[in-house]
Amino acid sequence: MGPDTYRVAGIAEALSDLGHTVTDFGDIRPDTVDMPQHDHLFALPECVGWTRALKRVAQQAAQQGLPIFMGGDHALSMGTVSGMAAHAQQIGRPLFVLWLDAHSDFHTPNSTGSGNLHGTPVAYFTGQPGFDAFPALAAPVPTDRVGMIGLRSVDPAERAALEKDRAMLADMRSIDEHGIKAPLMAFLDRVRAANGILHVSLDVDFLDPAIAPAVGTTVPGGATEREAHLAMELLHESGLVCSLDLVELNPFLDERGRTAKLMVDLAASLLGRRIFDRITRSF
Ligand code: 5AB
Ligand code: MN
Ligand code: MN
Ligand code: MN
Repeated sequence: MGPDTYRVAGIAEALSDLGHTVTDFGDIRPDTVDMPQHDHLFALPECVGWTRALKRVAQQAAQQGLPIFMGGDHALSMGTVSGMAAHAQQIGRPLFVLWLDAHSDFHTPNSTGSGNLHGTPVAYFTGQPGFDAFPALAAPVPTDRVGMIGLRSVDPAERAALEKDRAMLADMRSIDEHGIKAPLMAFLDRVRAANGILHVSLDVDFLDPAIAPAVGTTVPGGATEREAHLAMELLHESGLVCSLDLVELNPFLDERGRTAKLMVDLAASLLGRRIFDRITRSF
C-alpha cells in the first residue's frame, strides 16, 4: 500500500513542480523463488524474490536518473542498496549509505530475535555472514561508508556488532546535544573526500511518532519536522545523493494522511524545494 499512498499524496506532482522529469515505473513484482518457508525468518522466500527483482530494477533505474524506491518494508533496501552498489562499481565511484532510522537494522539471520527481515538490511549489504539464502553481493558496502542518524532502539546483538565496526553512528542523544547538522556534514565530507555517491534510506520511524504515526515500529523521541527538513535541505545542497528509499509507511496507521504528506514534503526538500523563502539577517 505504501507506493499507492505516495502516489495519492502527490509525490510525482511535488517533484515535477520543482522542474524534475518524473517517471513512475509502477509497482515492481518480486521474482519467484523455489525455497521453503523458514521456521524463524518471516517470509524468507518472498524477501529473496524481492531482493533479486529490486537489485535489477535499481541498477537499471540508476542509469536513467535518481531513483526513489517507495515501500513497503525496509527489507526492500537489501535489493535497492545492492543494486545501487553494483551501479556505483560500474561507474567507478564508491557508494555510501545514509541510514535515517530509529533502528540500526544490523541484525543477521542468526541474531534476529523477531525473525523480521526488515531488521537486517544493513548487515546484508555490508557483507556480514549468514545471508546464504540471498543473492551474493558483487559489491558489498564497507561499514565505514555507512552513516546512521536518529538511533534510539538498538538491540544488544546489533550493538555488539556495531561496536566492532566502523559505521558512523549518531543517536538521538547526540542530535539533542549537537544538532543534526554536525554529524550529517561530517558524513557528507567523507563522501565528498572519497568522490563517492550517496544512497539515502529514510525509515518513517526516524521521525517522531507525534508527527509521523503511520509506522508499525514507532519509537518516541525521534527527529522533529525541522530537523528532518534541515537534513533533506543539506543533502540537496551537497549534490551527492544518487538514490532514495522511502520505507516503512503503513497507511492503515496514518492520521488523515499526515505521515504520507510529510514524507512527500521531505522527498521534495531533498530534491530542491524550499519550504519558504529564507530571510535571515545577522544581529
Ligand atoms: B525497521 C527490531 N530490532 O529486529 C527487530 O523498522 C526492530 O526497518 C527492527 O527499522 C525494526 O525486530 C526494523 C526489534
Ligand atoms: Mn517493516
Ligand atoms: Mn528500518
Ligand atoms: Mn526503523
